Amino acid sequence: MKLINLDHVAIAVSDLDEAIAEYRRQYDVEPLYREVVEEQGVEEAMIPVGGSFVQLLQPLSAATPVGRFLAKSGPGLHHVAYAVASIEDALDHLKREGVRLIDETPRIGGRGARIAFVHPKELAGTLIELVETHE
Ligand code: CMX
Ligand code: CO
Repeated sequence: MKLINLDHVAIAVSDLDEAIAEYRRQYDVEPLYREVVEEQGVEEAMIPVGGSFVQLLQPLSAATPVGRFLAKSGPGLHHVAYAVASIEDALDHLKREGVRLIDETPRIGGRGARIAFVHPKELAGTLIELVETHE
């Protein structure tokens, strides 16, 4: 498996409009797009930074992964996402290595991308997302 790029760094926030406004004020950056992703229970804004993005995540309700994270830990770094060429190959490799996956099969994230999450207890407490990319 090859990690092609750091696709995005995701930050959990309770107020997406406010977080976007603060990024604009402090760093003079704008989201490229903003989207409700029902399957992930979030509204997300993607701010381009070089070849990667900052992904701001606001939960759609308290009973979602990001809602539970906010209640427990407050706003902050939620996950890092690496781009891979084939998500099936990446998941097969991790399964062979005995790594605990949250998603055994890919699901759909923002902009229809195929994604899968790896459990944060597997590597230094970091929730990792794999994103299939075709660049
Ligand atoms: N980073 C690091 N650790 C995390 C974490 C995170 N983002 N979220 C939860 N944890 C830790 C908790 O602190 C807890 O640790 P302890 O057992 O030491 O207390 C443990 O994981 C279990 O957490 P929980 O709150 O009891 O359980 P959840 O039901 O929330 O499950 C997780 C946690 C990671 C399985 C769940 O959040 C998940 O499935 N995440 C993947 C999906 C996701 O996050 N989607 C939103 C992102 C959308 C996108 O990028 O498109
Ligand atoms: Co993400």
